[in-house]
Amino acid sequence: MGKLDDRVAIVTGAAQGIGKAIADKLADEGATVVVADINGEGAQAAAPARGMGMQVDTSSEEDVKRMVADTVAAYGKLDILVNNAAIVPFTAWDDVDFAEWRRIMAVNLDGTFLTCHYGHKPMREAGYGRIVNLASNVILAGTPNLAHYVASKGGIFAFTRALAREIGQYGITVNSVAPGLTETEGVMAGPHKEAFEFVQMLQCIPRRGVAADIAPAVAFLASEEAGWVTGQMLVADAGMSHN
Ligand code: NAD
Ligand code: 4PL
Repeated sequence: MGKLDDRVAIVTGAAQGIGKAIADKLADEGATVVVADINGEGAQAAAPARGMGMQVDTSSEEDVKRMVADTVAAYGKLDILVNNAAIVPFTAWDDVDFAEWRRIMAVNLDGTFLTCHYGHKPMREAGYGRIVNLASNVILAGTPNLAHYVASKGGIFAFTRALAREIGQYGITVNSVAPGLTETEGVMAGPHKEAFEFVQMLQCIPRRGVAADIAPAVAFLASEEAGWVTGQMLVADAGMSHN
């Protein structure tokens, strides 16, 4: 048990990768964790002993509404919302057509809006909440083959700032964590895995980032003791963005 004892959390996109590491870390710190993922079976499999899996498409308003309602019905409240679900594409700018642009925006940015919209309501009623949104250090670097993704993540950080301003008065903090390139199932299944060597040269700490490197930053911002930190972006990328 630990600093999140008696807290109820939702982590989206937590069937694998960084989201799963976050769900495990929050559970280790004592939280009850709802693992929400479009991959329903994966969500069930990844759910910690104290918590449950749920099939949720975060770009669907109906799904998100149900996710929040079912969480509150099961556990009585919602203290922590981690918006981690995203699509990580690899497409040259010239090849990003409008349908792909919209798909990335729908999941990454619209999804974050929807979960915050519905998720902040029980927090507001309780006068307490912690929202953590996954951005990316690509919004600092302008990494190629990710223009739509970069735009969605920039939007997530800007939205984090704006929302923090508006809901701080209800005891809710809103922050973002910006990882650098991290070994996950998603990354290892596509062309981003070729970038590790290059990225490592840019980092202050020269090794490959893994999902467990990101989860503690999220757990800190999700904790009660982080209550004086809001609207911020914590860059967890081994110092790549210093270069
Ligand atoms: P991943 O692809 O390994 O896992 C993403 C998970 O999200 C999957 O389980 C997938 O099923 C789920 N998901 C996708 N669309 C969804 C939807 N519409 N509704 C619900 N769930 C959905 O990803 P990852 O590498 O672990 O990345 C996790 C987060 O970290 C993302 O927000 C990503 O942008 C961010 N990030 C990743 C890296 C990296 O290098 N891995 C770097 C910076 C930021
Ligand atoms: C440095 O968020 O942060 C590739 C793919 N390289 O998704 C990311 C870096 C990718 C990143 C990311």
